[in-house]
Amino acid sequence: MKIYFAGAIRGGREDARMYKNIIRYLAKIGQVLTEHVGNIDINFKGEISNKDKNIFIRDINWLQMADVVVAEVTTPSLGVGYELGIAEKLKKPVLCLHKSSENYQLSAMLNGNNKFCCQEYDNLANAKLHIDVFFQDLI
Ligand code: 6K6
Repeated sequence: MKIYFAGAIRGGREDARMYKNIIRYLAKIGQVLTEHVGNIDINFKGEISNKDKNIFIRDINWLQMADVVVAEVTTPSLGVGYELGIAEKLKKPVLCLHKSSENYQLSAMLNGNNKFCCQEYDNLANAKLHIDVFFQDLI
């Protein structure tokens, strides 16, 4: 099972620690192709040595290879939104996790899309439960 994990990079790194924890959990289920998204040492500028064109080509290849896409979408990100649109066109199963908050509402373009499984969570344990259910339903 190849898993493409998506999370904000230039959109903001506020949730990077949560990405790391989610990726660690997903790695017990399958191969996470995009572990770097959970690297808490990178800032919103991303990796300087890898040109944007190379990043784009590599990530689109991984997206095509992936069996499933899991995205943490609390921090709005143009890149994650783009990846989710591509994932839908490639007919990949998609789980979108977002933290519950009074000050934040998930984009209707994700929440209103019945091709995506959008789940709100309060903490890591709760996010793990959503992941478990999502993967069980895939089988
Ligand atoms: C290397 C390590 C961390 O960051 C880098 C270099 N930058 C990127 N590397 C790989 N994927 C990237 C990079 N920048 C954006 N992406 C992809 O877009 C990831 O798969 C994320 O899911 C998404 C983030 O988009 P932005 O718009 O928030 O940057």
